[in-house]
Amino acid sequence: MQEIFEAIKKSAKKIHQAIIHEDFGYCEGENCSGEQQLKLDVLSDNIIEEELSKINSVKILASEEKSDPITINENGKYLIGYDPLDGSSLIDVDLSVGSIFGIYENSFNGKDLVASAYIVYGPRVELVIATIKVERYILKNDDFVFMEELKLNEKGKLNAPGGTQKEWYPHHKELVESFFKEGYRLRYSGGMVPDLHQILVKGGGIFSYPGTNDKPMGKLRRVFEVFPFANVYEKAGGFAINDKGERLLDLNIENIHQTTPCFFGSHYEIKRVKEYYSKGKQWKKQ
Ligand code: AHM
Ligand code: MG
Repeated sequence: MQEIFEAIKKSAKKIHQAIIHEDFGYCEGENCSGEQQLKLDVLSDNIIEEELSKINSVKILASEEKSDPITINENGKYLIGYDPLDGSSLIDVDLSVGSIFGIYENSFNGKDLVASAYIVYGPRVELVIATIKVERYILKNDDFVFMEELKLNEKGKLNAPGGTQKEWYPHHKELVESFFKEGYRLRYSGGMVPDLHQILVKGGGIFSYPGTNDKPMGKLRRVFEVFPFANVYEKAGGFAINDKGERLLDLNIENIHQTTPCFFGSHYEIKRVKEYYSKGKQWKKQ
């Protein structure tokens, strides 16, 4: 698997250069989720595909920017699902963005995820790899240098609530407010990579992207975004669940772009999510 991480590092350096130097306008078309693609989304996707397809152990690549997975080597062991440039609409306002990778065996179901990684393109470029533990690296000169192992505390102070507030279910609104009433601080940039990275590095808190009246299944995609971060949070000692209280990594997929409501956090906050959602209408309906 080491060669996959090396290819991820190479891609990250190239994408970083592209973010700095390339045009960040929109392409003509839309991606398969009906979202407008930036030229940088497509460029990042091409960079990653080129690097990962050189590796013999890679069987299938699935990108958030493509409608269908592509087969690289029939005899390969790993399936890789990736979001080449998450939060790319934040580039024109110069906020942090990221790339997310989930490495799977056999299928793209949550239980088959064996490792994950993400890159943060911020004032600095960082790489986080989650295997049996979670390791943080920083790009210095041309190398990713190990910084520290990341671990979540029992409880944090940050609250990152996603989704359109006017469409939140009442029990979700109560949940979010309960954290603020307790002194939690709002931290939401609109990029899940920097938002989840901040909570992880600061030691705890809660990131939620719920199902809402307009989007009952949420926005974030299982294979490219949710499963990889669920693995990061669990390996750091935290929890990652859906709106029924199930582990995200116990979920399967019916299609490669399938979304799910999701909650990532430390022990204290996830316990609170379960309490409020078990009272809420969404939970009772199941
Ligand atoms: P993208 O993959 O098209 O960039 O969308 C994913 C992003 C996440 O990074 C972020 O948490 C979410 O969309 C923000 O959505 P919203 O603007 O609805 O808060
Ligand atoms: Mg994304």
